[in-house]
Amino acid sequence: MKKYILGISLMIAVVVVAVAACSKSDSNSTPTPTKPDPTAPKPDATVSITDFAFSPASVTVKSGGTVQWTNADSAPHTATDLNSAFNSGTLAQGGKFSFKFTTPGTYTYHCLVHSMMANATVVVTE
Ligand SMILES: [Cu+2]
Repeated sequence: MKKYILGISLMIAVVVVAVAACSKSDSNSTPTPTKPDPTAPKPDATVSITDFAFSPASVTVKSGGTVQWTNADSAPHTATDLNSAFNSGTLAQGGKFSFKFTTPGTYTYHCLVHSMMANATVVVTE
């Protein structure tokens, strides 16, 4: 009986060690979600949505440039082009949206959730 219990204890110990080894190698191979994605394009301009306003209200990038919006409000917002060139979808607090502009021009956008929010613009130069 004692031998039997000893055998069970040994088996449990082996399983515990094996699980510990497995989870250790997992944590080495899996990138932590807090690390920034190195493949994500670096924005050429950033817009913060703060206090129900796009800030700054106008940004300028060169053609091929990327603009990144971040919702700093607790309320949900969108950054939606009036001519449907881009649409962030609903951004929760802390949500980000990036868009690469490849055609020069002036893009006027607004928030679909709040019609009272002022329009803002992205100017894309040659
Ligand atoms: Cu809004």
